[in-house]
Amino acid sequence: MYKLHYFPGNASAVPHMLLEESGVDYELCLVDRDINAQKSPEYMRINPMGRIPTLEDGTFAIFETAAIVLHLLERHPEGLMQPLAGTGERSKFYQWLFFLTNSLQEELMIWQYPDRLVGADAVSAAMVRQGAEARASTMLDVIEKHLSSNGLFFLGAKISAVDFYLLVLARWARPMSNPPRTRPAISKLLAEVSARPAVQRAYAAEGITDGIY
Ligand SMILES: N[C@@H](CCC(=O)N[C@@H](CS)C(=O)NCC(=O)O)C(=O)O
Repeated sequence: MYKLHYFPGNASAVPHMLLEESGVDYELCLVDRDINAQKSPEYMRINPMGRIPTLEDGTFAIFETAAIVLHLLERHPEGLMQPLAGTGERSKFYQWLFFLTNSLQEELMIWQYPDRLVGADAVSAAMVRQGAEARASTMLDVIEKHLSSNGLFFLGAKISAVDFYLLVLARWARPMSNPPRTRPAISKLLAEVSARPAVQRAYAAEGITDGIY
């Protein structure tokens, strides 16, 4: 059985939603960030970066959200949360997955934790945060433009795993001055994805019942 190491609302929510969508059995293991459990020697044996999430699959463990997503999609193709291999659609799916994990998520991390870059200097931290928010906003505008000309979801009419990824990042970005939900096409996608029973079950299990985006 899978074991998903998670903390409420963290990037782990993406594979959590996909596990719920696929209907497979899995165990949810809390990594208690309040006591820095992600940096415990025991956890760092399966995730040497001390980050969340990690997925244990029998004898091995995988870290990095996007890698976990791809692993689950390969294991459970029946959920059809990605286009068929070898198609242009599949390549577009990869494009958006990497854009979300590598570009938008990283800017949001800098925006949330500017002190990790500049230490305790509050003035520098504010500048770093402002820059990260501006770059994240530009990325959200790119997504908005794509969605408004392409359909409800990233890949058009059909939902895929990247739509769940955006929902999780949108929750983090709620305090931004121009949060994701203020963009009409993004807002429609978020409403659609957050209404899915699997998403509601995943967030409820994490203790998240409001403020989803
Ligand atoms: N690129 C990694 C980033 C993981 C990451 O930074 N996770 C955050 C939670 S969303 C975390 O573990 N933060 C705790 C820490 O940095 O100590 C991934 O997507 O798996």
